[in-house]
Amino acid sequence: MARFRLIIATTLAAAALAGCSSGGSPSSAPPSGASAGAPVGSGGLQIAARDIKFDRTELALPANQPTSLLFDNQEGAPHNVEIKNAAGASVFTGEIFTGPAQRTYQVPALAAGTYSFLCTVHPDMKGTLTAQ
Ligand SMILES: [Cu+2]
Repeated sequence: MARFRLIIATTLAAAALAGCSSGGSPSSAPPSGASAGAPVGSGGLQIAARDIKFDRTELALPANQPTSLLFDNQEGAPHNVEIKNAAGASVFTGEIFTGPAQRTYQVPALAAGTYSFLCTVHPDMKGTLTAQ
């Protein structure tokens, strides 16, 4: 991802320079920041891991239907996402992989309710998942 951001930054810098050298028409300024933190797509659910932490402690997904979960492991440590029900029984265990890499997990339909999620490798990485 760092390389990708660098490419974007380089492209934006080049565009800014081109705009200046061509006389700087103010109306040609591109919109900025439109893509920062944007969701992957409609219904796109995602979570990232960095510094042995998830980037959020709460997740919500629709109940009673399979859902895609994009997991962005941003570091060279193995992580996954496991979901447990209120009784502590595992209802989904995503593939453990080492980053930087991403996987799209297919989470099965979950009944409405509150669940917990965690990393199987690092049980201190955890949060609350709500199916609603
Ligand atoms: Cu982990």
